[in-house]
Amino acid sequence: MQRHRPNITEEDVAFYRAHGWWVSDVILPDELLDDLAYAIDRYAAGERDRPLPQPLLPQWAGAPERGLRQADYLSLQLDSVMDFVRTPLLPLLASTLSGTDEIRLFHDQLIWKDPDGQTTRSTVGWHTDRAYWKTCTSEKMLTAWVPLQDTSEEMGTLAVWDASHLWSGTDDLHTFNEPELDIIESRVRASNHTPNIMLLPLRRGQVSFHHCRLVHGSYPNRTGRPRIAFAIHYQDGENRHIAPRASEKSPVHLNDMLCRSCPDGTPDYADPEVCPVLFSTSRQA
Ligand SMILES: O=C(O)CCC(=O)C(=O)O
Ligand SMILES: [Fe+2]
Repeated sequence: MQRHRPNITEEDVAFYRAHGWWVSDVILPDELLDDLAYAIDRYAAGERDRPLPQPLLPQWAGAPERGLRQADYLSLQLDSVMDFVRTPLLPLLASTLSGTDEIRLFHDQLIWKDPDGQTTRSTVGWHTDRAYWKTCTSEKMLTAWVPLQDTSEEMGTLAVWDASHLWSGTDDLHTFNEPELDIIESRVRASNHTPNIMLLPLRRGQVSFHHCRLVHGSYPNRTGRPRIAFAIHYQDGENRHIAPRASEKSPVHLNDMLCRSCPDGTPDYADPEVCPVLFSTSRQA
């Protein structure tokens, strides 16, 4: 059991702050991942334990025609996925890495790449998560990326642009769904940034964390097996909804439709039904 305890050092935290990403040892027990994999199979078979507060979403989003599918908010629809998300280990690591006292769920997403076929181009475009979270006050938000299988470079594992969370000008990179990685890269290079692209092959049970301002994406799955990953997006306790600036195209997050309202009518990103508290240092005391 020792290997499943969080073993995070000050050097690890300093690494995350400097690089914008960090990869854990094997920390998730097989049984936990088996339960998650079973829940994902149930989702794919159309089973749900409860509906979303609003019927907003299709079963699959993304680009199935090129072997890339996403599914949002599995935790709000399947009890055992919420149990997984509530397991304290990953939120504790998120709190330590981001240096925040409280971690709430913001969103979760299943990312599924089909096995390679003749026409498969299952890339995930270089993007920042922050680009999708412009309605959030916090810039400390982060993501835990949990592969359901050993995930090699050939499988199209997560790829990050080392230390790009420190760059300016990437907050509008909402290009997850753009398949042409070179085109996005040359656009960013034009603003005088040179990416140092790092592929993060992971064993099942390892987890990678990335900062909301880090540029990341992934190459296609070129193996004969599906590449399945579950991303948990965390917000810190301070995060609030902020109205878009007049200059921006009214950004909206799905949470704006799912969360209850604050007394002033704005979406409440602390709605315990949609964005439950997953870790708090005060609760630990
Ligand atoms: O799984 C991928 O390739 C992309 C994941 C991602 O964008 C994320 O976890 O924020
Ligand atoms: Fe992302």
